[in-house]
Amino acid sequence: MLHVERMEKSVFQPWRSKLLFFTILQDIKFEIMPSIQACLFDLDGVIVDTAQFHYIAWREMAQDLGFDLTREENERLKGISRMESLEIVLSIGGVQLSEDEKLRRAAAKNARYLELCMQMTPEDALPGVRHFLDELKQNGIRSGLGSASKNARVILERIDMLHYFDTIVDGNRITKGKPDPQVFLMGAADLNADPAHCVVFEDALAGIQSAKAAGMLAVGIGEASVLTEADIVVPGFQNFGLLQLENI
Ligand code: B16
Ligand code: MG
Repeated sequence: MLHVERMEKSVFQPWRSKLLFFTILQDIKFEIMPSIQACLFDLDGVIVDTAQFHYIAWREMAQDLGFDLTREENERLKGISRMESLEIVLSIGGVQLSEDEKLRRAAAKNARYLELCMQMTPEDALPGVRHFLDELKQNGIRSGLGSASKNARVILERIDMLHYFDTIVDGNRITKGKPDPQVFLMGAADLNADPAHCVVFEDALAGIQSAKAAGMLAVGIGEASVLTEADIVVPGFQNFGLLQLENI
């Protein structure tokens, strides 16, 4: 109603229309996102594509153990913790190792993964994501990271994006991996946000399940045929902003 009155005024008092236009725009901004308090982002596959480096490092380990790891098999590792990923890779190859050897192999894989990650520069952030994070900041919506990775901070520093996040929940903090909701519930608590007023951006089915179990809106980044439980799936952050979120 307020907007209608203002619009009528702007019609009858054209000399004030510019000022009123900006006032209306400000009001619209708050009406678009009245209920979103925080956005929580997965890292790998949402902010940056490190999956290719995980794949190279796991594949080298598999080959060293005498078997190959296909790209399709690697899909099963997305969003899954390092040690759980190791168990899956070993089961694919039918290889059994002692607990000490598992820890040694996981550490070696991580060292190789980090070596590959050091090739990244700020240009490697996925298209449109920086712009979207800027838009959130400009609209007073808090941002948090919710990742299974223990390397999240170092990767965000590498692509110069650490400063975007008001909290980081990563593999060093969580005790239960995705699809458990812990990672995103911790993020919401850090940001003093009600889970029902949080939006999660995820590229892995396990992460979408985690977001839904936390009672949050889940935006899948990728393909709808894979992210079947998401509230909406978009290919990426290009052409995506707060206006598109409103229409979900
Ligand atoms: P790290 P996300 C996940 O990151 C990756 O998708 C998954 O492939 C990886 O195993 C996991 O992090 C642990 O990573 O070995 O660096 O601790 O998608 O949850 O951001
Ligand atoms: Mg991911």
